Amino acid sequence: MAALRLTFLLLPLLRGRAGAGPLCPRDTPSRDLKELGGLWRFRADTSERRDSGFAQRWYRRPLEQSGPVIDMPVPASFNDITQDPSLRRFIGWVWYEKEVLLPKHWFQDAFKTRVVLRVGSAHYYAVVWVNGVQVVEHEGGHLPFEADISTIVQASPGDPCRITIAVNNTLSPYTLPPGTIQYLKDESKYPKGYFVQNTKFDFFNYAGIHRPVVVYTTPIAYIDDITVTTALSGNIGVVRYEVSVIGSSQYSLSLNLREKEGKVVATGQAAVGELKVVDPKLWWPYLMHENPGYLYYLEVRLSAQVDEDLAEDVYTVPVGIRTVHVTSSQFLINGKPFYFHGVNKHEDADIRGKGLDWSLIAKDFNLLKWLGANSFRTSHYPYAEEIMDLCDAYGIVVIDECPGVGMRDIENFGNQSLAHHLVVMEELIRRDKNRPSVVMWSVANEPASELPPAANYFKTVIAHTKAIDPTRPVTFVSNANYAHDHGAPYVDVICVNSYFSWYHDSGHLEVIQLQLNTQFENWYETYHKPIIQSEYGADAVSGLHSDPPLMFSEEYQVAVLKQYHAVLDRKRKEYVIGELIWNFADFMTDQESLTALNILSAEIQLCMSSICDYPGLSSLCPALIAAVPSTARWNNAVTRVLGNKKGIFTRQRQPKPAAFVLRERYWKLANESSCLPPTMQYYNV
Ligand code: GCB
Repeated sequence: MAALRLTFLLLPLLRGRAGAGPLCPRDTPSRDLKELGGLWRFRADTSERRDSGFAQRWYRRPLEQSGPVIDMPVPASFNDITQDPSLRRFIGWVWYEKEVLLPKHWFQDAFKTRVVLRVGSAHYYAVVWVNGVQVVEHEGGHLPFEADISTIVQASPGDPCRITIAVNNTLSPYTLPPGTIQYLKDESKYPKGYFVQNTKFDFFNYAGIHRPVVVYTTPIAYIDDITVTTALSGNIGVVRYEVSVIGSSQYSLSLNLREKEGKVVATGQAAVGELKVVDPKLWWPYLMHENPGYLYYLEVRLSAQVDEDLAEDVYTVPVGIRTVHVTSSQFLINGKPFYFHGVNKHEDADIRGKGLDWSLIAKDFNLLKWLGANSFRTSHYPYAEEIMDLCDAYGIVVIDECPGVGMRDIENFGNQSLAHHLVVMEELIRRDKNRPSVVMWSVANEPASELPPAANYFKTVIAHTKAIDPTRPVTFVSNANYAHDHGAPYVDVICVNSYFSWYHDSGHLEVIQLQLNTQFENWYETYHKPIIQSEYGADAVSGLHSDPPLMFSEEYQVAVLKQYHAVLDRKRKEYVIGELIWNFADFMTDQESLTALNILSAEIQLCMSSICDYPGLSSLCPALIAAVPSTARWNNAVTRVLGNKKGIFTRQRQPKPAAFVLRERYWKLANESSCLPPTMQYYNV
């Protein structure tokens, strides 16, 4: 264990500003963008301590000079690209390298151009060098990071520039998500040095460079950030904005808020201000309005004095004018009750794993529209900006979740985890704060919130999130018992997962309605907050039939859904404000650690945590609780057959019968709860 950790911990040196600049790179009249997708050179560091790459400084010379390399696509997870099982489950450092020629005109007036290298996401820890010089390191997958590489590339204009990225997928109890490295030392069973990585989340820990790597330029004085919030006052749409500029203190700004068609509807000059739009076209969710996802465009122009020169920068952010409010029983968008009828997803597909893939993105949005889904949760980590852009444009409402998943052990709630969790929320909000589609932050999924330290932990994370973004509600998704959830007092909306007749009372469809009703009543009576059924579902192996319905058959999945729907139909008239099926599509899981144990062990954990409430026993508590998951794990280790099959679509995006049931339901809900014109009603997609 020490070996890997040592390598992992020795490396991070910079710890400077985490993450990327807040503005997603775009081609603008003042900025150029070059994508570095395609095949990169690649090598996994298979040395025992996984540290040869650092010891031998592989970044100093072209990678092929220090050993064999293979071609590896970027963006993509590396795991499923080759036939090598040891690469599929590889833990440790992998090395990527690409040489790139930057356009000549970037160097013509070198000191007026800033060149930035940006990685959309790399899982989990990344260190980046350009021409052998370390430029940035970043902790955490699923979020972008960048480095100003101007001085390095300008030192040798015209020469190819060599980008080396080392990525490590080792998880620790303090990473998000957490994990542990377990050394198996019984030499009669395992070779010397044998270890596995254990996680308590239910998806495969795909790794590599998952999102586009780009180099882009800005002028030397540039628009660093634009923050936009919106409000409504009678028939006036109010767009509050704040622009931050780096590189000059002598500058002027000119802002134009344009309609989609280009007409300017409001203008501004100050760095902080308010733009007013009379009778604005509001941003509405898909199926709530005939023109969903309406976007204005806020164009910001900067003229800055830099020494004797003038630097000009232009950046445009899409703006959706909308409001979000939560009452004790409703979720209001633009003052109207919104009912989430949607899905939970994963970034997951054959071959590319979690790598960004435009074909898959387009297919998934078409399926969401076909289904009549108006929303999804980014279970269990932030999704690609490319996906979020389409949510803004199509009016798909998003609960934006951070990678706080698999936090099942007491050591996941200490100060080290907390400090990192706060940084991750900062990075996520910095990236997604201007998105109208994002209506709520989720700070975690199914943490062990029945453990006493969860109280202070979630109080702090949620307060921090609200302090950075006071405009959106905050939640986390719970599977704890309502009476013992230490985080629930701090959320705005209760999000609860349950799998009645699956992990509990397996096979007993007849108990679902009673148990679900009790679940809702208990939570509502305790908290008087609106509730989302944030997960429910059942595995169905595509093509497997059984009547009467038996578990894993397509018929059983349909039957579970129908039982849930009967109760949801009663409760949505009271305080239930949404239902998100688990899951949109089948997805890959780990073979070794079985994380469904979180659910299986939840009741045992609850029992333990109530024992821990007794004075005198509390000192035993961590040990007792720590003992539970491992017992549950080994007892219930094999319930995934080539992944989780709770998708209503297969992994290849073919519908199972449950998809048709849900489609019927979602369109019915949409027709009931909105004022769609007849041309848009029911299936007319
Ligand atoms: C859950 C988890 C999700 C799992 C799902 C399941 O509660 O949030 O990550 O995949 O259950 O299928 O067990």
